[in-house]
Amino acid sequence: MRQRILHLINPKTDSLTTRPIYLNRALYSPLAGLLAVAGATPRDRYHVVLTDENIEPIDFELKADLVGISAMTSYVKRGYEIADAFRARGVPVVMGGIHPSFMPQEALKHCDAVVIGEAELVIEKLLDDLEQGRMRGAYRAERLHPMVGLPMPRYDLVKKNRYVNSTFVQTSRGCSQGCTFCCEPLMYGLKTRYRPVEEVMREVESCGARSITINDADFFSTAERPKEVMRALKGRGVHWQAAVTSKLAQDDSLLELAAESGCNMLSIGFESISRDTLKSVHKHVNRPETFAALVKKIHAHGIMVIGLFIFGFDGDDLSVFEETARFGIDADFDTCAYSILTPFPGTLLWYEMQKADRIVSFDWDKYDQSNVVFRPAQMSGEELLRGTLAACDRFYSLSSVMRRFPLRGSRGRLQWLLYNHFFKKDAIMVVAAPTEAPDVAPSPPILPLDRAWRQAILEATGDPGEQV
Ligand code: B12
Ligand code: SF4
Repeated sequence: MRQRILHLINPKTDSLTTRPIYLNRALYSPLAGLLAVAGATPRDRYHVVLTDENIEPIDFELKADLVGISAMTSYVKRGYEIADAFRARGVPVVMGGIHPSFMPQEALKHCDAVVIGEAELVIEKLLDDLEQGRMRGAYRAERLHPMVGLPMPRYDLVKKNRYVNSTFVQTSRGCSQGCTFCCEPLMYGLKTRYRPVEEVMREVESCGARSITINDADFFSTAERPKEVMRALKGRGVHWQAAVTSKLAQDDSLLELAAESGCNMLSIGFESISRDTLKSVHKHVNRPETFAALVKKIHAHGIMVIGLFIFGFDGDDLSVFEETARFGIDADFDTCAYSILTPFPGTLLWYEMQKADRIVSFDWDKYDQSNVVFRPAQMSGEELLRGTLAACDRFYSLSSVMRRFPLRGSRGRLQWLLYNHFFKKDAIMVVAAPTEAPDVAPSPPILPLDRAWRQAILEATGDPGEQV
């Protein structure tokens, strides 16, 4: 059989995590989804070419049999442009990833086929259909992947010298929290699915990297499972970082094992220092009164803490910016990322805001958590924008950097400086101008279990199953 060419493309976006700003390197590679797609593609049938437009130009003249494009909301418009350009040259296009999964009808205006949710269980059928000349419409797996025997991501395709963190290893999918602003449970389920530890270790050994990012939604989702993974990681000479929720990160036995197995950084979605706000967005797992002690405890194990905070919740007034920045400095966070609340299409937050007619801009380019696209409850959009920038300036001011620099303890100083450099927001941020709403409603790949939430979505979309 002739080997065909599959050209996988990650569209460019102006995100401070994925644009090259340090010695020609980006902080993170955005390629986990496409490497999984490449891994699930039969090697005997397809030669895969991978392009990350953040670091290299797209070869529109490449004679591919199929182009596959991955997109989050903030770069789906660029994804559509790329899809249109290839289709104009007669090359069939499939799209996948988070935005096309939540808005397949919109995506299908620009491509031949969309994969809704996980690709692993549908890719063979899609390729068979392509070869028969009938690849068309939506492809959705009938069940979530059991996480046993997941194909190995194609790490060999990554240009490793263009990223500080190039290797993402998944040990689980899904999240048992149901935060109203998040896509995770609506794409991967409200229950965590775990990969067998030996398969994870096989990937760790074969990826060739000694520094990895565990890209689970919440690596500390239960007390026992991460311990199994960390025990297996011990002694392999691997350094790792992961995102975790704040509750189990309090557990000393977890932190001890984390440090022993090579953990140097934990990112934690603290989101807000107000418990009422956290409750209002269903982030029940977070208790602000524990945050400062938690940072201290994690530091005691020589691990850095990236604090993720969001501004623009309905409970936020003008005092929130100064208070949150001061809190971050006093609690000695290593790095803080301050995001602007963003109603990603298909989240509960989206339906709530749409119902209240509070979303102003539907320009997807602005949906990167750096721009204001909705009307905040207790301030103007301009105030939200300026407040976020002020919090950032305050946290990354020279006096704060000098005060927080880890002179004592075993946290990596070079790594600390690098992250403080990257996370200092210098993105172009705006209050987005009003635009028309899309003519199709988003529909999440998985409906939430909560009856009221389900109802809110069904009201807005009709039966999502009938949409594509
Ligand atoms: C790890 C992670 C990151 C990492 C790396 C992301 C990556 N793509 O490699 C980093 C730190 C870089 C990152 C950055 C950002 N992230 Co992020 N991230 C995640 C997280 C937690 C996991 C993503 C992941 O690696 N999944 C593992 C892979 C295997 O899954 P996957 O990408 O979904 O791919 C599968 C399917 O979607 C499908 N598929 C994907 N692409 C394609 C393409 C084709 C052709 C086909 C057929 C199928 C297909 O097949 C894959 C295998 O099943 C998700 C939450 C989530 N679960 O999605 C948020 C998430 C994707 N991030 C999000 C956001 C907002 C961002 C930022 C904008 C944050 C910011 N303010 O800077 C930036 C954007 C950076 C950028 N330019 O890409 C949002 C996106 C929401 C949206 N609607 O756009 C999510 C969903 C979290 C949330 N808030 O709900 N992120
Ligand atoms: S804990 Fe994190 S991943 Fe889980 S639903 Fe909340 S924001 Fe999403």
